[in-house]
Amino acid sequence: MVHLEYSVEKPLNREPDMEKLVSSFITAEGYDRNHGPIPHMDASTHRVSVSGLVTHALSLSIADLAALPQHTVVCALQCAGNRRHTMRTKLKEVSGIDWFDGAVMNCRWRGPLLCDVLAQAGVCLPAKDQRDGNDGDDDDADAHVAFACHQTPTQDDAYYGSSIPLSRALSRSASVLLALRMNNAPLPPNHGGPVRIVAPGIAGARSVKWLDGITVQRAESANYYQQHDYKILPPEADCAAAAAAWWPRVAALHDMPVNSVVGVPRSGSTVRGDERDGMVLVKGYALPAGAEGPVARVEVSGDGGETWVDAELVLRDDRDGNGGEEEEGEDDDADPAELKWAWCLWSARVKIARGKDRTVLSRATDASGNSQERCSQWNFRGVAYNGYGEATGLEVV
Ligand SMILES: Nc1nc2c(c(=O)[nH]1)N[C@H]1C(S)=C(S)[C@@H](COP(=O)(O)O)O[C@H]1N2
Ligand SMILES: [Mo]
Repeated sequence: MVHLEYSVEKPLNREPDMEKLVSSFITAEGYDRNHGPIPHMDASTHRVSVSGLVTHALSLSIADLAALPQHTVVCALQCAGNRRHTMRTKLKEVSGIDWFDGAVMNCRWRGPLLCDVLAQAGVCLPAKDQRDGNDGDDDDADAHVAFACHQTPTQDDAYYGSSIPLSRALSRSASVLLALRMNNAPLPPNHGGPVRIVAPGIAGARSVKWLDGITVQRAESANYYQQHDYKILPPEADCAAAAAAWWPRVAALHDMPVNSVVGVPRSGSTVRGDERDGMVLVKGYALPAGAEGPVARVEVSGDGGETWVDAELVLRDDRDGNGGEEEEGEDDDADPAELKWAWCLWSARVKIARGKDRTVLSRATDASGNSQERCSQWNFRGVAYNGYGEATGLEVV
C-alpha cells in the first residue's frame, strides 16, 4: 500500500520565505507544487516502464537506474506560474495559484540521463505513411517522449503526465535526468522520490514526480496538464470560455524565459541606507532562458529604471569542483556538475533617494543575449511572467 499525504482536493502547494531562498546558491527547502496527493513509495519495489516506439520495452527498478552511468546537473526547477502575483497585480486578474517569486529552486540533481535509458530501449520510429502528405523534411517532429505518474489521481485527470519532444529527450547536452538524488541525498517523497524527471530549462510541469512510465510516441502526452494550463494563451483568450477554444491551438510551454527577481528588500518594507553613503543592499536571483544560460549580467536600478548598476553574480556553489560535502558511501561530486542551467544569485549596492514609495528594479541578460523587458504580455493562466524584477512601496530612511 502506498501511503499518501494530502489529498486530490487539497494538495500541498507552498513557497519558501524569499530572504531565505536568496541566501543560498543551492536550495535546501524549495517550493512544493502538486496536483494531487504526495505518495510515499517503496523504492525497493518501484519500477519504471519504458514502452511505445522502442525495440525492447523495459521495466527498470531503482537499482537498475542507479547502475547506469550517473550524471549531475545543478539547475533551477521553476513552476511556470512563478511570479503570477506580479502579473495579476500589475496587469489584470489571471487564473491560478497566487505564487509570488518563490516557486523556483536551484538544486543539485543526480541520476541517469534519459538519453541513456532510451538508448537501452532502442528508439524505433517506423517510417511515416507517405499518404500523410509528409515531405520527409522533418519526419519526426511529431515524436515525443511522454512521462507519467499513475500513483494517484490528480485534480483534473486520472494520472499526472507530460511530454517533451523526442529530439530534446535524445540530446545528451539537454541533460534530461531521471533524478534519484537531490542535494546529495535520496530524492525526498515531496519532490518525487524515488525517481522524477528533471528537464533543465523547461517549465517544472514537465518534470514528472514519482515517475512510473516513459513512452515514446508520435504525439504529445494526452494528459490534461500537457494539453491545458501550462500554455501562454493569446490575450484574446481572456476567460475560461474563450480559453477553451485556444487550448488545442497553442503549443505547450517548454523553455522558460530569462528572468530575475528582487528578493531583498521586500516590497512594502522600510530600508535603511548605509550610514556613510546612503547606499542600499539589494539581493535576488536570476534565471537564464531555457538552454541559453548561464546568466551573464544582472543590472539593478534604484530610480525607476533611469540609471542602472551591474550586480555581482554568484554563478556556482563554492563546493563545486573541490570535493564537496559527501554522504558516506556516495560520490555525488565525482563528476563536475554542469552549471549552464543553474540560476545565479546577485547583489548590488544601489542609490535610492530617501522617502516613501521607492522602487528597485532588476533586469537579467543571459549568455545568449536574452534580456528581460519591463513587463511581459498578459495571459489567462498567468504563466511565464518575466517582466523586470521589482520591489515596490519601499520607504528609505
Ligand atoms: N506526478 C506529478 N508530477 C509533477 C506535478 C504533480 O502534480 N504530479 N506537478 C508538476 C509541477 S506543475 C511542478 S512546478 C513541479 C513541482 O515540483 P516540486 O513539488 O518538487 O517543487 O512538479 C511537476 N511534476
Ligand atoms: Mo508548476
